[in-house]
Amino acid sequence: MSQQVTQSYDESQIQVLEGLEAVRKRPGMYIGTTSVRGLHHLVYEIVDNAIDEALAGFCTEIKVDILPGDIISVSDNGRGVPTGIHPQMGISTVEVVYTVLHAGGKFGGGGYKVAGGLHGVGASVVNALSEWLEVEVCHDGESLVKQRFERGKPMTKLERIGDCTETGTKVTFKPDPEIFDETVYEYETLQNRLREQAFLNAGLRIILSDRRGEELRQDDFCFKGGISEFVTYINASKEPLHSDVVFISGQKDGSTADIAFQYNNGYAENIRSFANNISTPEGGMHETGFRTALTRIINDYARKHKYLKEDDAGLQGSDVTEGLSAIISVKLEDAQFEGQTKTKLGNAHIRTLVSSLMSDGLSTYLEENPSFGKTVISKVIDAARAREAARKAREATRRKSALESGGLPGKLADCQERDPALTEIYIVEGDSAGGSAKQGRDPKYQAILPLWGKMLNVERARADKIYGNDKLQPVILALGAGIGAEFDVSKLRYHKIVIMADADVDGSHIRCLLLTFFFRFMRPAIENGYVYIAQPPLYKITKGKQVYYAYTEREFEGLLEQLGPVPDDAVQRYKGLGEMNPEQLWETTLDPATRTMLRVTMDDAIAADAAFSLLMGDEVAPRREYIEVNAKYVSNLDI
Ligand code: TSJ
Repeated sequence: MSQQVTQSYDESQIQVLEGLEAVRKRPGMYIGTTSVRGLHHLVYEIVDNAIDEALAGFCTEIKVDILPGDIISVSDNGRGVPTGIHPQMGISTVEVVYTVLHAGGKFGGGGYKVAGGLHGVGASVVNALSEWLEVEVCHDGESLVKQRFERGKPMTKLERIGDCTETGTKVTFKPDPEIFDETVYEYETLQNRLREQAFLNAGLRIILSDRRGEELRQDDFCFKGGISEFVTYINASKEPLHSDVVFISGQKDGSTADIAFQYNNGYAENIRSFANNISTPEGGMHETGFRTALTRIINDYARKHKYLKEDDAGLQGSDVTEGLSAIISVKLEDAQFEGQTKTKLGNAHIRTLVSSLMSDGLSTYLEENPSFGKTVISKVIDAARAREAARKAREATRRKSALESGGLPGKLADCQERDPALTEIYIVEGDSAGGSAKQGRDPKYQAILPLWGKMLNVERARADKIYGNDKLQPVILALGAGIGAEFDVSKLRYHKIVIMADADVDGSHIRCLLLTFFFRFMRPAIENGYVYIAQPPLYKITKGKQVYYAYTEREFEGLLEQLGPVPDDAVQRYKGLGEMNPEQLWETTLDPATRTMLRVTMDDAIAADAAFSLLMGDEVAPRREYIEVNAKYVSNLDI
């Protein structure tokens, strides 16, 4: 919040690009999706505007309220959106902000210096996708003005409705059920996002309130320690190896980088990066700079202090990030987002900035704190040894299975096609479902791998243990690309890896386990968009000779309405995949022409991983607390 706007906000910078009709016609183009995720994006989009005001140094507090009816209200104590008449448009600037696509200082190039915003689409898109939206502004500290819109269209002028003493902006909106599949907000989703934003903007207070139920639920986030406290939070369910979080920060040519990290005694890597407060799960230059610098600095230190001998092999990147929790947050102008989901930072100068800050900061820190150095070195050398053991275990596994079955697990029903771009593997929980899937599939392109064996706690396992696990080993062999540092995405035998499990608690667990496993040991498979979750139907309705399937409760209710009265025995609720015969399974879940599948994103995987750490980690207290607080959510916390 130290940044100052050097240029004055020029109302003429607001650019006119397109009308709001386009947004309502193709909402996915503007907010990515009209699913429950898109619903939450509306809130982030509005909050980001208030955070921009905080970054500019004019706002210290943001309130987010979920009101009865799933109406959202966001207010800040900033300067208030300018209320004067816009010189080019001839209407108030407030109205321009809400009705002109891409309006707002951040698109003019000279407004806010560092722009947030998930897709940078702004308030007008939220307005277009809301049944109604009201904005109240106190800009001059005297007059409170208000304007109301319905589905993007102004219903009133910007009118004076009373007096005010403190400046600020308040936006209240009701997402349009004509647009969104789902209009119920999930407290935890907003809570996680707002907590994260509070960590990223040290000292900014964000208050979230849920006023829908009888009891008020509230969080008051304000972290003076910023991303250092974020690392402490991530490590709260783990055992840190050293007491202080290392914090390194600096800037060059208008770009800033903040880095915080701490090792724990676990084996998972927990590095999260952000550019302009936007999460970059695909990584990019800031993350690369951090990883290469960390590897180089620790290797140099280990050699200099004779922890490594001259002809010892060096430590690898995966060795120095084992058990590491880190946050990298950079701010820059003209951030270039690349990659499959546009969440990978492409600006090369940021790599140099992060790397040189690390060289200065971490080298000094190591020399000044020898006990920290010793702890870190013993951790990373241990990791390197485990990596070597894993390599041997993998080779042994390969040799053994090559003798037994040509390198493929016995239970795999493989497909005939060999081009991975054309093939799919269904990983199926349960023997009866596996049997149906084998009979119902298209054997040319679809392989089926039934899962059996005991669940492994991936949280506490390194690669060498994973190879020996009877549940995961067949998965690794069938996919053919190795795991961990040695995972080679180009060797994958299928480009669609589909997790298929029941819609119950056990199914939830297996999805969570597999997602966490893919996230930790085969991450590029997720980054490349190769991992999917099958969506079997929940209901079957038979009317006369026609059969209908419903994949959600909502679809089910819709179908009942559409079909009119049906006898009770016409409705079948599927409790598990095993209840479907091979033909039904093909029609509903396997047939590429008719099925729906969810493609797993890095966000999904991160959420599964976090839930998994809590549920499977060493520390009992936070797990118990998590389950108590989230008892009613645990069953669906992982999609
Ligand atoms: F975008 C929005 F309308 F959705 C929205 C904007 C929502 C919320 C909750 C807050 C805001 C917002 C905008 N808070 N503060 C501002 N500030 C300005 O728009 C502003 C005010 C004054 C000046 C100036 O140069 O005097 C410049 C700006 C950009």
